[in-house]
Amino acid sequence: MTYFANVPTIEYKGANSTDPLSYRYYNPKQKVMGKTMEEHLRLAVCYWHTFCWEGSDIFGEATFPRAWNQDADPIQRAKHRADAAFEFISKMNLPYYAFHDVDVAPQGSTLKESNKNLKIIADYLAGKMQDTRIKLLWGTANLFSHRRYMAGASTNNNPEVFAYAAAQVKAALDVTHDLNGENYVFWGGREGYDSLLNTDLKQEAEQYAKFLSLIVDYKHKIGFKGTFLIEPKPCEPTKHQYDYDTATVLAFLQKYGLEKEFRVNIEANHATLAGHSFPHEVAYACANNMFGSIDANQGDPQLGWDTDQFPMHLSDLVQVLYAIVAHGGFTTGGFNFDTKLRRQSTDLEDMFYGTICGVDNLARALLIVDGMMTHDEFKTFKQARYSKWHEGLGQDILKGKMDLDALSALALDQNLNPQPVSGHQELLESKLNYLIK
Ligand SMILES: [Mn+2]
Repeated sequence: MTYFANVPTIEYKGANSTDPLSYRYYNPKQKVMGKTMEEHLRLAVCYWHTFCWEGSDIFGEATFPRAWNQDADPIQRAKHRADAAFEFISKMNLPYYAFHDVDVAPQGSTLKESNKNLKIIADYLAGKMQDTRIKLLWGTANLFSHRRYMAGASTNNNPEVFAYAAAQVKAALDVTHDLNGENYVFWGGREGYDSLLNTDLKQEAEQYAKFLSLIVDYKHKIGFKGTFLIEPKPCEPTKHQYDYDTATVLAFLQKYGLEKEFRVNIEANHATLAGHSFPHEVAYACANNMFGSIDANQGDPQLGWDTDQFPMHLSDLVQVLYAIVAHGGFTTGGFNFDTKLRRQSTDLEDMFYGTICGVDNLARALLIVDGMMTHDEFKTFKQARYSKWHEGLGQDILKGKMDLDALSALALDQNLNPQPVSGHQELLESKLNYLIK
């Protein structure tokens, strides 16, 4: 089945194009800093918000029922949805997709039946991938929608829920492995709590760590070579989520000796919900060797929930790409569009407008970073700012040659009186501002 016959394949037409169904910056094969744009950005479209969700919110029903979701037979419906997904991503000329198990295949009345459905659809997806050359950036299991998971999956008070979740992850990881998925994602939607009155958080942390370590063992057993990614989020749906932000995830993994087995999938909107900026989370992950992948969807500056909007904040995207390029770029990760249209964007074309704008913003940010890197004044400034740590006293401190007595004696004997030196934030911001053109 085809669904987007009225929309042409989206082509690069240059910055002066006025065609809203064209790219003005994303030119997949254009080389920037030694790699093509496609290789730098590794763009993916997510299945759930793009092809499953139809504009419902907690106050109202679907506003854009999709033709591919109408078949009464659940397997046929899943195949139509796959047809729509691969047609859309092909027309967008993007290389990757990402899914949860329940997005692609209908849940059966038993786990056995669900697994059978997943296998049928995985075979169908394999055919689609072969025909279109679209690849799987990552797979994951939805361990948060079904009522059995209301009190968490691995952190549930009932070990049978833990077992059910383990079985579901095993099946989703098997399918991800079969489809050559380059990563597998863990978003702990219900791995958290709403009230301490009914929650033993120490117990739940032990369960969560055990769950992850069992899956790590299984990964090595089957030889899955992709990266395991944890997606931090501070709250929503639970009040307190255990994977609050990158720093929290890192500390948790270190406590249980799992830090070498996982990286993070940073979502722009989750970063801001945690009280951080998107660039902060990326920079923190890079600095701690935890950087894996990105969900590029951003929040609304005034709304305190996860609105999953298309990435529009160019200045943030420039700083994020600057950090990623300086870190050496993505390895197995990429920019996934876990993005949702607004409820009033009811036309099929709106799917294209939103994705084109987000992709073009990332491509434009990449070109700006190329300009920043040519004469990297920001790097030069930082090097100069920290230069005293690379000599004399700075090195003596870092190498452990000075204890607290020695530092005190030095400060007193030399009558130290260090003078403030400007951090020049506004100067640097203006340099960045002039590069964004
Ligand atoms: Mn996400």
